[in-house]
Amino acid sequence: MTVLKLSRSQFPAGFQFGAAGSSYQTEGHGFGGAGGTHWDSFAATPGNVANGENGSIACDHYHHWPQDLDLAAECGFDAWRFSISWARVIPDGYGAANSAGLDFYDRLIDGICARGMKPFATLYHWELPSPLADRGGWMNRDIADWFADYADTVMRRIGDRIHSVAPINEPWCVAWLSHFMGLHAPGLRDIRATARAMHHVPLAHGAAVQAMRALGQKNIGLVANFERVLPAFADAASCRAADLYDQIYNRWFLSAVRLGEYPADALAGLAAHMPAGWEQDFAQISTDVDWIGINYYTRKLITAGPTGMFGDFREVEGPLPKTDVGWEIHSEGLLHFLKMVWEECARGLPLYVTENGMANADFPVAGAVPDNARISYLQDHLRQLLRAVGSGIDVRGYFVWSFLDNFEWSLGYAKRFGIVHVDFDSMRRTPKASYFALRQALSR
Ligand code: IFM
Repeated sequence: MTVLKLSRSQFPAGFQFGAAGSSYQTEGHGFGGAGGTHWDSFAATPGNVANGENGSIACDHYHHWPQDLDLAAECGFDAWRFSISWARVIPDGYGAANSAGLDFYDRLIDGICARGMKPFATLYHWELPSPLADRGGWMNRDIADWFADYADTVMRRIGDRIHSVAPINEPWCVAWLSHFMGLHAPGLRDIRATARAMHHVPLAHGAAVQAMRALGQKNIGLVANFERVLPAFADAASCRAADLYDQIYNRWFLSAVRLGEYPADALAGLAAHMPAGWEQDFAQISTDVDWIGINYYTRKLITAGPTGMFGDFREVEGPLPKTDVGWEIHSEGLLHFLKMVWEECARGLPLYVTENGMANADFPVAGAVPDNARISYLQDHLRQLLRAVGSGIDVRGYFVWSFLDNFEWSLGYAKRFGIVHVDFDSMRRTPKASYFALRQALSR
């Protein structure tokens, strides 16, 4: 398939199509006076990242952004979703700002607007300044104040041109994946650290929302990731494990912000390790947001792990076709979460699909990059989104992850999610077949 059998005209008027990326994965963290982050030290530790790679150069978007934005605008995108690097703006995480860092985002946002796209910013997409990590990072309650101060600094400078902002991308990854599973920085596997991060992430989200509201910032959202989870087997233990996994992954943060509580079984498992006084924090955590963003990629089949301990899950390989990172392709899951969020906690707030896409083993062939599997993936997921719209769910936009091939965290540069191929030696950008298919669909 080389054509996306869909067109913009099938979507509601004003629907935003966007491309997404993040600071550490694309910019090149070594440029422009950014401070060190826990991702730099995590990546410098043998065994954490494939091939010992890191984000110091990444796609060199720091220097190539005009070309990247030109390509996005030529594709017909309405919006550009990017993140701001805390350590680029405030190298120590608190205190003095780096004017070169603020200038960079200032120019970037002007560049996005000049090309007729809307800037969708995220304040935290995972690279925590090292001095804050040294003070316990997400385990330290003070992170809520540090984060609110950072949000204030950023928005005073660029808030006037930001179309929309979300404080934290994918809270589950920041807390659980990084403190319980140890797969992302800071690489911990500790339940006390996890419980603290699971609470301080939504607390910091709420603090940043309040700081931005105090400046009059509009259009503030919450972006969470969702994974369709089903019991791997029909027995009671698998059903219980899948339900708990669902609470931790899909419901903890959303429920905290929108319903003012944590899901009961997940809380029962973490309760002994929660920071004192957590029950009093929901007024801050549940500060109103204006929209909800859903990041969706795959489903998992889950059963209980051998120890029977809280959080011991075993993933069983499913039968569906898989992407290059081994994730099952299950587009119905997107519809499931659009419905779930809409019915259980949106209470009328508009939804966005803020990330969706696939890793594929792409390489140039005679100047072209034939990523037909990605075209099918995008088509299937966009069709599910249209079903949601057809059933009355207010979905306002869709962002493909990602625009560029980039640093895929612990998997390094080998796993390619972009609709634009990046040669990481020459930094040459080559639009893939999916880029051209999207361009055609967006023009009709
Ligand atoms: O690359 C990541 C991104 O940083 C967050 N969402 C999932 C993507 C693919 O793994």
